Amino acid sequence: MSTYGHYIDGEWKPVDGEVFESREPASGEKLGEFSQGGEEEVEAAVEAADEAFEEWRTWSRIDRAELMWDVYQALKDDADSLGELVSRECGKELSEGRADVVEAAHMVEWAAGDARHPNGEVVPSEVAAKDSYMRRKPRGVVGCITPWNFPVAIPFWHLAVTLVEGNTAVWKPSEHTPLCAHRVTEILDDAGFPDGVVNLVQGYGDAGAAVVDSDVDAVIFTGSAEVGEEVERKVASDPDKYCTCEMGGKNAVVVTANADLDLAVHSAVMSAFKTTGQRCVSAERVIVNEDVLEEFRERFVDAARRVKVGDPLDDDTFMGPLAGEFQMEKYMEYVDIAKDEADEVLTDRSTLEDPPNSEGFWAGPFVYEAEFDPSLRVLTEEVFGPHVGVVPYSGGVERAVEIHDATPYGLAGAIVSEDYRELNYFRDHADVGLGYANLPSIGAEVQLPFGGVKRSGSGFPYAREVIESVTHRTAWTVNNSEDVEMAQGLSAEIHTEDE
Ligand code: UN1
Repeated sequence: MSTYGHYIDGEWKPVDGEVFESREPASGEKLGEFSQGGEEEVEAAVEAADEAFEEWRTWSRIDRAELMWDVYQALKDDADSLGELVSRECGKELSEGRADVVEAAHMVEWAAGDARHPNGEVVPSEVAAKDSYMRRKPRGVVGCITPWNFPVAIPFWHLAVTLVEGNTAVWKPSEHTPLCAHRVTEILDDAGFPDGVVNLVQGYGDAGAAVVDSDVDAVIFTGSAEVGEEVERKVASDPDKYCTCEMGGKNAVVVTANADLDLAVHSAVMSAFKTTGQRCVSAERVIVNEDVLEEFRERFVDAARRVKVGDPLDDDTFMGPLAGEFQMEKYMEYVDIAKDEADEVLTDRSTLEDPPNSEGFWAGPFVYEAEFDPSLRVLTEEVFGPHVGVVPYSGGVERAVEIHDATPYGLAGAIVSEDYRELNYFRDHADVGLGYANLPSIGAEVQLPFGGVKRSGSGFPYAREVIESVTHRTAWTVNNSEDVEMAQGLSAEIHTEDE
């Protein structure tokens, strides 16, 4: 059995002390043992990153990006094998495991390509002799805390732009996907980043908390709202730190009376069940107009009963297992809550009759129907699993959007309608950071902003927007005259006592 250590200051550390293990959620097969880091390792990593920063920041962006191109090539070359590892370690079916790696490659491509693009602005001055610029400075050491559901892509949302912009990084990946994190770090190591530029500390939430509490200059967090809000609270009380958090959602697909029902069913199935409902953009509500309710419900429930839950490594699997016991417990808790709160359970595959493997964390779609009531936990709290409520509405799209917005979250949402006025109303009024028309609520590309409103987050840890998280804008003004002339008509004369 292989054991894996942290990567600090350009070195793989020997495994000693506490370890934790990673197992395949589909089979229980053990993938490895990993050093369990805490404050001490985080401190060493931050110190290494801090030291490395002074030199790394002096490299040109283009030279820094050259290393990223090697990472890009490695991700492309390894897409199949690394994708398969993603499928093994987090249970996503093969096309999803591979897409995770492809998304990572796209983010690296974006960051490396951006290095040759302008990254500041020339700004006019009231004073002809002045030249003003908006320039960017790296913040310093960036702490990156990433989740298990996109164990390769999300680390690169955090790391790619961060490193190209001249920051160094301390990365604490999820304890549920440490082997993917190890492989990603091997790729970074092979690319030849100077020692200390990127550091990996494996471990649990206490290691993540240690990153937030350490001397990092910025934190990027992707994960649950509970933890993200804690990160935000801590950082708010520390004026030296900056944070960007991307959290969950209680996303919905709206199906209006003018929907093409083929599209509606397809979008709802993809939104609710792809990735076993474990995307932060997955939909857990389908808000359906009463005029089409009966037909939609019949077709959607039929699909939910038939989608194939299977081994993530089988080509014809639609949904793999849940990611682990922690996910199973939460999903089952909300199955019980829904049984209590909903008007009707439409299909319940929470216990599979014939699971693909007796060891895994298997669950299929759970679909209920509930009249809209904003006090229902099941309609407002995030489950993060294949658990979805059909919520009927009557009236126009305005009512659908009212229901849509009645949650504390606002990440992703979709509307299915053939009426452009309805699409536009949803686009302009729904509380979302990512909106989709006649599509599922999942599947954003890296060149788009990614993030939400309300409890779903602060900041957009994606491509162009990460630049804001990891750089300071500075206003730099140069005087080209021998005289000092001020803007706003401010006098530059220095009056003296003896005038
Ligand atoms: C997530 O669910 O945590 O938009 C990220 C998507 C993917 C990213 C999902 N590109 O579905």
